[in-house]
This record gives sequence, structure tokens and C-alpha cells, in this order.
Amino acid sequence: MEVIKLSLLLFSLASSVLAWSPTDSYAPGEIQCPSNSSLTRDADSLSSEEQRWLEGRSSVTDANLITFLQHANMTDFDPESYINGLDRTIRIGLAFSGGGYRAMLNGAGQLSALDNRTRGAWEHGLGGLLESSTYLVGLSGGNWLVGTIAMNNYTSVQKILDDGKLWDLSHSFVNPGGWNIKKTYDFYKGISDALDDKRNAGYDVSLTDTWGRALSYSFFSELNDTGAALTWSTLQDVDVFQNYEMPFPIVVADGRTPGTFIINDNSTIFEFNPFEMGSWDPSVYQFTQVKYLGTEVNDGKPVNGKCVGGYDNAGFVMGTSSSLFNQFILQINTTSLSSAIKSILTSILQDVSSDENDIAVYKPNPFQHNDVGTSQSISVNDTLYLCDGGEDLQNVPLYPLLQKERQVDVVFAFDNSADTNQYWPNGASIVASYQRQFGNQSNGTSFPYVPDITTFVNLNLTSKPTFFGCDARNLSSLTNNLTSVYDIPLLVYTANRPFTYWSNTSTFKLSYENDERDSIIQNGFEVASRLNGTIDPEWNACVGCAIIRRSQERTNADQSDQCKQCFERYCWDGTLSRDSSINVNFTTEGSTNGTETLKINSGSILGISSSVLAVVLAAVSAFVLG
Ligand SMILES: *[C@@H]1O[C@H](CO)[C@@H](O)[C@H](O)[C@H]1NC(C)=O
Ligand SMILES: *[C@@H]1O[C@H](CO)[C@@H](O)[C@H](O)[C@H]1NC(C)=O
Ligand SMILES: *[C@@H]1O[C@H](CO)[C@@H](O)[C@H](O)[C@H]1NC(C)=O
Ligand SMILES: *[C@@H]1O[C@H](CO)[C@@H](O)[C@H](O)[C@H]1NC(C)=O
Ligand SMILES: *[C@@H]1O[C@H](CO)[C@@H](O)[C@H](O)[C@H]1NC(C)=O
Ligand SMILES: *[C@@H]1O[C@H](CO)[C@@H](O)[C@H](O)[C@H]1NC(C)=O
Ligand SMILES: *[C@@H]1O[C@H](CO)[C@@H](O)[C@H](O)[C@H]1NC(C)=O
Ligand SMILES: *[C@@H]1O[C@H](CO)[C@@H](O)[C@H](O)[C@H]1NC(C)=O
Ligand SMILES: *[C@@H]1O[C@H](CO)[C@@H](O)[C@H](O)[C@H]1NC(C)=O
Ligand SMILES: *[C@@H]1O[C@H](CO)[C@@H](O)[C@H](O)[C@H]1NC(C)=O
Ligand SMILES: *[C@@H]1O[C@H](CO)[C@@H](O)[C@H](O)[C@H]1NC(C)=O
Ligand SMILES: CC(=O)N[C@H]1CO[C@H](CO)[C@@H](O)[C@@H]1O
Repeated sequence: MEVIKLSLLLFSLASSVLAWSPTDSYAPGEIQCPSNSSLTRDADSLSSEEQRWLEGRSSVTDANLITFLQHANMTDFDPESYINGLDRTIRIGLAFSGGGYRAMLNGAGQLSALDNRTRGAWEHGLGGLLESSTYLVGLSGGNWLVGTIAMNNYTSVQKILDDGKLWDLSHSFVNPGGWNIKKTYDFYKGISDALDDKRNAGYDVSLTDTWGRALSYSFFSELNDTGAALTWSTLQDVDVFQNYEMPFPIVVADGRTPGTFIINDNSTIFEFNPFEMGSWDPSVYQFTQVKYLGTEVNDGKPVNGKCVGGYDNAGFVMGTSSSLFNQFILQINTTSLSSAIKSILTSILQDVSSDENDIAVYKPNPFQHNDVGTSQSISVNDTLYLCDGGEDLQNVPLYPLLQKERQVDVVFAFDNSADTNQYWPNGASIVASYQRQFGNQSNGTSFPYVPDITTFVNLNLTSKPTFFGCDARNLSSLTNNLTSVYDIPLLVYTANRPFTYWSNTSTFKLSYENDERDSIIQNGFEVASRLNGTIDPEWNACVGCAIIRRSQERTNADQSDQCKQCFERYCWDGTLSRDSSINVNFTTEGSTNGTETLKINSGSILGISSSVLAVVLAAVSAFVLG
């Protein structure tokens, strides 16, 4: 008996350690190949692992959604009999935009309003909605949020604030020691050693390796060796994922070859999920098992039967999605640091060529030598180049949630972009996602109608949550008969807005005092909860109406009068207002009074056009030391 227990214990220890890098360091190392001969598969379905996981998560979300809807006080609606009577589970997706620390902190507040573990979320927020959700997607700054929560044993924003151990942002992650030179020296020495480990194991390193390690000091400071050996695929093995307690986390990045620019229509959107990494787009149309990244393959098959593990370092994945910020690492070189730090930096930056500054190098390329995808430049190259997920302007990562295989009913999109000259969102990201469906890369995905950004601003669609795609039958001309209109999720779009705090800080603000950080998080809570339910006491019920809408449409069920009224209040009704000379004064119902005028910048990357970027980066080096 004891022997069995002991061996079970040893087995579970072994299995929980296996998912870490086999070298117990930042270096990848050889591991046994899985039994199936190919590491890749075509993107024509969900992986069997995700499919199986979804079945388990369904029973969790069904039960939690009943509780959530009961508390939402919807009239003429019985949540229990309704949810139990459906033949298909309602799937809710949450998406958090990029935009540096601003996006991470505003997103944290919005997420906390949905998380029943937050004090007050049940009483005057949307507590229980996170518990009812299936997918949790992040990009760039939003991926710092998702990654921090997911990789730290599915911690909560509340716990992060209570414990006071993570998210100390008082010094920039480029210079975590502040004026404490020794601390900064140790930081860069640690990074340099980690990079050497990877180089010595025979792998190329790019600026994103440095960046990912730097992020890990902020986000994984509680973990062994600040997560040097922590792999993204570890998620598969942790209890909170295996028992379906946490939603399915996804991180988004774009494909881009050095020296080229990508535009929305022909970008390749990649996702990292706990099981796989790859793209639904025709240019790649494959997924590889994320745990075996770093393995040299020929058409998905390991060369010489040798497999590699530990390449999918969690910080590296998070750094990939936010690689626009790589530039900061270079900026520190321009400041007056001690020569000891400078010499480490020189060693860190030794192989980085300037056109790879915002690019993550994945070499070997997991999608090499196959004819599945249409992009020759990807399949013939020995290297896969990835960059910040927001570089194609789709700063809210919606694409993984539009895949009909995922059967998402409703997406809550939190936009913390800096599109206007005052760093507020103006819907540009959503417009980019809408437009993408008409290009070849969309591969049959559909996106509800949204207006142009001038209308977004003129009609105040960013001043309160707005629903898009309220009536699926109106979307038939978007589907080309490839998908059912009911497969297009309803979109609940919520933009950053000031209620109790001016939460429009610069994307490139790299340090926050704790009270500033906490104020932005609180404001985010208020954004998601309609100022704690004070602006609209029926807000939870209206959210409930959005959640059940597609299932009602599929089953031809009538909407209650209450839901009809909610839709009157929150759905975009198709009206346009394209007069860009209107200067809408910045006022929000119930909010901090502001008289800023919203002006529209188009064609920006995360709110900063690339020509301005260089200037901003130069200016920012002053921050770096702070
Ligand atoms: C629903 O109604 C109950 C009883 O009036 C109230 O306590 C609760 O706060 C309401 N729920 C929401 C989300 O407003
Ligand atoms: C809204 O609720 C949150 C969470 O309970 C709380 O921290 C915040 O102070 C409340 N805001 C207002 C304006 O009462
Ligand atoms: C959220 O918390 C409340 C109060 O603690 C509890 O009654 C409710 O069941 C919880 N809901 C979910 C979905 O966990
Ligand atoms: C992870 O979180 C769960 C609760 O969600 C807890 O029971 C468990 O002990 C935690 N594991 C670790 C290693 O902290
Ligand atoms: C964490 O570090 C300790 C001490 O170095 C080591 O014994 C342990 O195996 C490590 N844990 C993991 C999961 O790598
Ligand atoms: C993407 O589209 C732009 C504009 O149509 C074009 O200039 C560029 O070459 C395309 N890039 C690729 C990789 O196809
Ligand atoms: C950083 O500074 C050192 C010494 O001034 C210089 O040799 C090196 O080329 C610089 N690196 C970059 C990437 O600018
Ligand atoms: C791979 O891509 C890089 C960067 O665009 C390019 O310099 C190189 O020639 C490509 N290699 C092949 C074999 O096409
Ligand atoms: C938008 O908000 C402004 C300021 O609150 C208000 O004057 C204007 O009428 C609103 N526009 C619409 C279309 O609701
Ligand atoms: C979709 O199918 C319907 C009926 O089969 C047909 O009338 C309609 O023209 C088709 N629409 C498109 C865009 O192909
Ligand atoms: C916007 O605010 C400014 C300054 O408070 C005021 O002069 C102007 O009339 C306002 N514009 C509109 C359209 O309300
Ligand atoms: C629905 C659709 O257009 N699917 C296509 C997606 O891309 C792959 C690869 O190019 C095609 O095989 C599918 O037919």
C-alpha cells in the first residue's frame, strides 16, 4: 500500500517536473518524442486535447453560468431550466487588448470585475462571469495579464494586490533596481547567463529572449529562478487547468519577416494555447505541439527521431506577443550606466541585428518543409519570425475566438488601446478585425458589422459598452454561406474610460507607483461594471441577455421584454455618423468630468505610428532610469 502511494507520489512529481525545461534552465534540451509521428496537424479542427478539455470545462461553466444568471435578476427567465435544456454549452470568450502596462492594469481591473474571487465583484460587479467563461485571450500588454494569472497557478488580481509580491511596477522592467545599481547588475547578469545557456545549447537567441527573461523577473518572481525553466506547456500539467478551474488561456502574436511590414489583410495570426502553437490562416494552416517547439522537423516529423523540450519558455512566449517593446532593452544602452552593466549589455546584444529588433526568432521553424500553408516564405525558411500581436492593428485579440470550431457564443472585448491623441481607444482595432474577414487570410471566419472609427467616436460607442451583431440573421451576407450566422459570436465591446481615475497613461510609461497602479485597476473594475452598477442597475441582466442571445436564436426562442430593452440600450443600431469635423467632448455618463476633445489618429500601431515610435523611444530613455 505504502509502496503504491510512494510510487504514485514519485510519478506525480516526475510528471510535474517534466513539463519544465529538461535542462532545469533556460536552455532547451532533448526529450522523448511523442508516440505519434508528426508534431503538426492541419488547422481544420480543434486538437483532440482541446476538445477533451472543453468537455470537462463545460460542466463547470454550465453550473457557474446558472449561478451568475440567477444573480443577474433577469425577468421572465429561469436560468436553471434554460441552461440545462440546451443541447450545446454556451461558450464565453474574454479578450484583453495590448497597450503596455496601461493595457495590463486596465485589463486587470476589468478582469477583476468578472472574477468572483475579487472582493465586491459579486455584490456590485460581474463576479462569476470569469468562472462561466471558456476562453481567456491576451495580446501584448493584455498577454502580460493573462500570462501572469495563468502561469502563477491561476492566481487572481485580488490576490496579487493583497500579497504585494507580483506587479511591483515602481521601477521599469528594463531597470528593476532603480538607483540600486547592484540589483540592476544582477538582473542583467542573470539574463546574460540564461541567454548563454540557450546559445551554448546550440540555439539562436534574439532580443525577445532578453525581453522575455526581463518580463519574467516581474511576472514570475515567485517561481524557481524567476521562471527560467518555466515552460508554457506546463499549463497542461497543473491541477487548476486539469480540473477545469481556469479558462483556456491563449496568447496571440503575428508573423513577420525581418525588414518587412505587415498589414492587416495579409498578416498571419499565431496563437499559443496550452497544447499547441500555430495559425488558422491559409498562409500556415497548421498547429504544432507547443511542448516540442525547438525540435527540428521536416514536414512536422522530427528529424532523426530527436525531440526538444524547454524551448517554449513562458516568458519567451509572453515576450513574443509583446515584442514591440523589445526596443526598450536597446534604450538602456543609451543611458549612463556603469561600465559593468554596459559590458553585459554588449554581450546580451551581440547577435541582434537591427531589423530584428521587434522580432522573435523561432529556430528551427516548426512549419518547415511542407506544402500545407500558402506562404512559401514561411514554409521554406529554417526560421519562423514572430512579432507583437498588435502590429497588424488588431489590438484586441479576437481572431482565435472567431473560429467556428470553438463555438463561441459571445465575446467580451476589452479595448485598452491608445488610438486617439489622448491615448483612448476609438474602435480602430475592431474595425481592423471587421475588415480582415474580406481578405484571403480570413479563411471563412466572419465578424459582425461595426462602423468606421469616426462613427465610433461621434456616437459615443466607446463611452459605454456596445453590443455588435445583436441580430445574427442580419449577418447572412457576411458568411458567404460557409458558416451558419449563429456561429458568429455576439461582441460586447468595452473601451477604456475614466470613472474615478484618468486611466489613459502612455503605452510607453514603464513604471507605476502602487497607488497609481491600484487606481487604474479600480477604474477598470468600474468600466466593466458600469460604475459598480450605479449607471445601470440592470447591467448584469443585460450582460445575461447578450450571453444567451445566440442560443436563443438557434432555438428560435423569444427574447424577454427586458432583454429587448437592454438591446435597445446597448446594441449598435447601424447608424453612421461620418462627419469628422464634429469634436465630441470627452464626457462619460457618471464619470470624472473631462473636457478633452477626442481626435482621431488612424494607421497607428498601438496608438503610436512607427515614425513617431523612434522619437518616443528616444524620449523614453529618460523614464528607463526612473
Ligand atoms: C438581484 O436582486 C437581489 C435581491 O433584490 C439583490 O440582492 C442583488 O444584488 C441583485 N443582483 C444584482 C446583480 O443586481
Ligand atoms: C466599485 O467596487 C470596487 C470593488 O468592490 C471598489 O473597490 C470601488 O471603490 C467601487 N467604486 C466606487 C465608485 O464605489
Ligand atoms: C460567487 O460568490 C458568491 C458569494 O460568495 C457565491 O454565492 C456564488 O455562488 C459565487 N458564484 C460563482 C459562480 O462562483
Ligand atoms: C494552486 O491553486 C489551488 C487553488 O486554486 C491550490 O489548491 C493549490 O494548492 C495551488 N498550488 C500551488 C502549487 O500553489
Ligand atoms: C526548484 O528549485 C529547487 C531548488 O533548486 C529544486 O529542488 C526543485 O526541483 C525546483 N523545482 C522545479 C519544479 O524545477
Ligand atoms: C501584404 O500586402 C501588401 C499590400 O497589399 C503588399 O505590399 C505586401 O507585399 C504583402 N505582403 C505579403 C507578405 O504578401
Ligand atoms: C551599446 O553600447 C556599446 C558601448 O557603448 C556599443 O559597443 C554597442 O554597440 C551598443 N549596442 C547597441 C545595440 O547599440
Ligand atoms: C529566411 O528569411 C530571412 C529573413 O527574411 C531571409 O533573409 C532568408 O533568406 C530566408 N531564408 C530562406 C531559405 O528563404
Ligand atoms: C455623445 O455624448 C455627448 C456628451 O455626453 C452628447 O452631447 C451627445 O449627444 C452624445 N451623442 C449621441 C449620439 O448620443
Ligand atoms: C446562400 O444560400 C442561399 C440559399 O441556399 C442563397 O439564396 C444565397 O444566395 C446564398 N448566399 C451567398 C452569399 O452565396
Ligand atoms: C466642448 O468643450 C469645450 C470646452 O469646455 C466647449 O467650449 C465646447 O463648446 C464643447 N463642445 C461641444 C460640442 O460640446
Ligand atoms: C473555409 C475555408 O476557406 N477553408 C480553407 C482554409 O484554408 C485551407 C488552407 O488553405 C483550405 O484548405 C480551406 O479550404
